[in-house]
Amino acid sequence: MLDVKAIRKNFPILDRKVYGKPLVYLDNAATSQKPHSVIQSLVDYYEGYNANVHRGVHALSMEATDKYEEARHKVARFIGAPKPESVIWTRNTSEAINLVAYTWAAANIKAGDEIVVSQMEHHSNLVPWQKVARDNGATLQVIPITKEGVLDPSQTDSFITRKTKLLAINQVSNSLGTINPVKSLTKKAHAFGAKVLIDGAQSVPHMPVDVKDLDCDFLAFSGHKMLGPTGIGALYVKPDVLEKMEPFLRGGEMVLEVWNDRATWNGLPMRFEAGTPNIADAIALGAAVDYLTALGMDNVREHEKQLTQYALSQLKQIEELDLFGPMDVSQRGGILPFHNSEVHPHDLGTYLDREGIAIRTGHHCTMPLMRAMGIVATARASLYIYNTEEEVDKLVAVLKDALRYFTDGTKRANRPG
Ligand code: 7TS
Repeated sequence: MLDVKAIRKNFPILDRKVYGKPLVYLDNAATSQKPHSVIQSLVDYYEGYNANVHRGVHALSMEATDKYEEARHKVARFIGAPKPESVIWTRNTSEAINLVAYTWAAANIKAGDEIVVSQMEHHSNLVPWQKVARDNGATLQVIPITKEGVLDPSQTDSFITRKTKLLAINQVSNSLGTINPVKSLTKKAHAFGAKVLIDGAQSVPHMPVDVKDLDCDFLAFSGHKMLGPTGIGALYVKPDVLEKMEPFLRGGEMVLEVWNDRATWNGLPMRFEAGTPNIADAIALGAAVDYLTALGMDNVREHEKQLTQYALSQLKQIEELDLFGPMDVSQRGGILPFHNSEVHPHDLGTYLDREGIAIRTGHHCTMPLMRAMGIVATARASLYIYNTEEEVDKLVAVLKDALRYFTDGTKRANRPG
């Protein structure tokens, strides 16, 4: 298990106060906090060996190139990728999914084909496919969910057919916490010759993920949700699929030879990385991966599972709250959405914020899911390696106060300040 006390010492931001109260950071699904080693790796790069990569003959450039490519190796190892060059740097999950939409999907999805997603996709794994479907004359199929917030098992199979060309699905839902059975779905989709893209934005930071085991064709994830900096993410593509993909962005460094009227492409992964890349943040993502690897992803998952179990047991005791997502923690990540029919989630979020507790409120970029659930928004607490039972207790206590405050008019009228 994790030594959370020791972990917390590595995160400088956890010492700060918000409105004079200790920060309780429970918005990890939006972005995680960063340990000192990640922040220091950015400083080390800019102070010690800042230079462009893949083009310099001088020492600094070679040092930067080595560190930048070493980070790619670390990320590849972290997700079990067969080769480092099957990992392409992107800005985030959204860009990684768009890369697939603008390259592989644009070239391979044909009229009459079907793209299958689920009802619980983040907009980033839905809106790009709407465009591909529209442009290429394909149809988007949406697997429905049950009241418990899992894929409807009685219907899922019927959505994956010989018409399916791509299954694009998240491994963990950011709005429900549901863990989807992506391995068996991948097997099913492959049996019909379809490709599979897994949105790993909420899984790669929180549990062991191995692309060889999942056998997916594409895996997209963001560095900033896994202790890394913003502005860096990755797309894994199965080597034989990547080999045949046309470039996404064109320009410097992604070419081999250029004439006035044409060009040939560089090898992998450079073919997909036009221009000066986000060197510092890629290196810092490597440092984040080092940190998570040292903890062990099995331990990370186990910590979150236990804390989620504890949080659910506490939240369930607040009768006025509706909870969403599976109640069995073996089927759920550390994401805790809740809702009260009388109090707007933004009001709850604002009240919690005044007590130093950071959560997210809104539709969480899953508007079609909210519509399917018959609500417009939820309040959502989301956990990570540095969160504790004491923080969950604080959330629950302040939440009870907030509900009393907003549903009892007299109390509200008398509240100081
Ligand atoms: N997919 C999932 C499942 C996500 O949770 C997110 C971000 C994305 C894609 C997009 O990631 P990005 O790094 O490109 O922005 N989710 C959230 C969230 O739940 N709250 O803020 C961002």
